[in-house]
Amino acid sequence: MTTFADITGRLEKLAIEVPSWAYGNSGTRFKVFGSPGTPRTVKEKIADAAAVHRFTGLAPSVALHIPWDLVDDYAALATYAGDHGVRLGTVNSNTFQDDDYKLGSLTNADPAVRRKAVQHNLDCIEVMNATGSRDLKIWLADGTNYPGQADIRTRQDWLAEGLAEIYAQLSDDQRLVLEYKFFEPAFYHTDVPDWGTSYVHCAALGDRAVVCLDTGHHAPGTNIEFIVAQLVRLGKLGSFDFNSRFYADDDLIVGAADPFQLFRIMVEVIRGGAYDGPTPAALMLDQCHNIEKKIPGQLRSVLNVQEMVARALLLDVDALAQAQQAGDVLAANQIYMDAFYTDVRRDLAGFREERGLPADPMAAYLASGYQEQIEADRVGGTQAGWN
Ligand code: AFD
Ligand code: MN
Repeated sequence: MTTFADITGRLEKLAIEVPSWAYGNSGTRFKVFGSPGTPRTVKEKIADAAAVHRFTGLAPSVALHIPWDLVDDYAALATYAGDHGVRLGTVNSNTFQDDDYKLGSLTNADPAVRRKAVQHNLDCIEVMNATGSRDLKIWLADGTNYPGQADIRTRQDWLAEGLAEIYAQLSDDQRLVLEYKFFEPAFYHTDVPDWGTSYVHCAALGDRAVVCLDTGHHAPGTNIEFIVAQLVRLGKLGSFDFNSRFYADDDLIVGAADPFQLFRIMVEVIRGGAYDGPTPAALMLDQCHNIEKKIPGQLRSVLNVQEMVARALLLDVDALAQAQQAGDVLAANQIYMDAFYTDVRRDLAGFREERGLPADPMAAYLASGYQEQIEADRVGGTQAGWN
């Protein structure tokens, strides 16, 4: 029987990377709602991300998105982040908003556009060199909307060429993380639509090319934890983009739609040694807080991950293995569900207090006055968003 006291050492290792863009305005193609207190600058985004870490101890790094987070001096930005108790993390390239990329970026039929997309990623590597970031994350919106629109086979060759040129520019302690998504904004085919395609390109590139699994990027009903188990077994699960969805890439608060799925995913991460083993998968959030306040939305998210990780760590793996080996279907399922049904909220409150953190980070944040302060201070300027 695994008790909460048995898992605290492992639970302390939980580190979740928050996305800078979660603190800016975001929305859907129908409307992007502004809200008081939204950051106007990259530094204000980092200050808000640092608040999430301050109240929870769970979010020590902030992912950047280029050009949304363009600044003149990234070394100075890294120092600013450090002064606020966090560090700069993954650098996300963006080849999905420039008009030149309407018909694709790395897979565009025009070699000049492909060149531009490669160069943008090389520029992102320069940012990484300045910030000390390890991961370059590439998500391509590339694809087509109609059969016959493009040669889907040749696009794979162009993609491989571009990725190889980018990969060659990485230093030995940097990684290329290739994210897949089954549809949207392309609707007929996407050039990196699934884990297999990402894996094939990463395997061709080398050891420091790995897959990013965004939990919102699968068709409904996909067994995501199987993909996790497979990629971990192949040594190619680089990172997650955690969020939750009811229908598509909804980018909702992770765990909000299906905490059981998040639990099952973390069981496979832990079982495969990708949680606190030698090469852990990076646990990132990729969410948009369209109608809820952003900092509380991020607090809710990291706390949801912490709760499911705690439950997954409580899984009695020895008893489970015995029941599995014995073919005892119901016993194995019951052992699995016992861990999921374990309410760890009281234990987590004590865990936090023992580490000088508020027992209830959300309540502490709401009482702190930070939200009121930023809403009062951040008047004027242009609120940050997806641009
Ligand atoms: C969008 C994409 C993808 C990517 C993110 C940041 O769907 O998830 O990781 O933007 O670039 O959400
Ligand atoms: Mn993502």
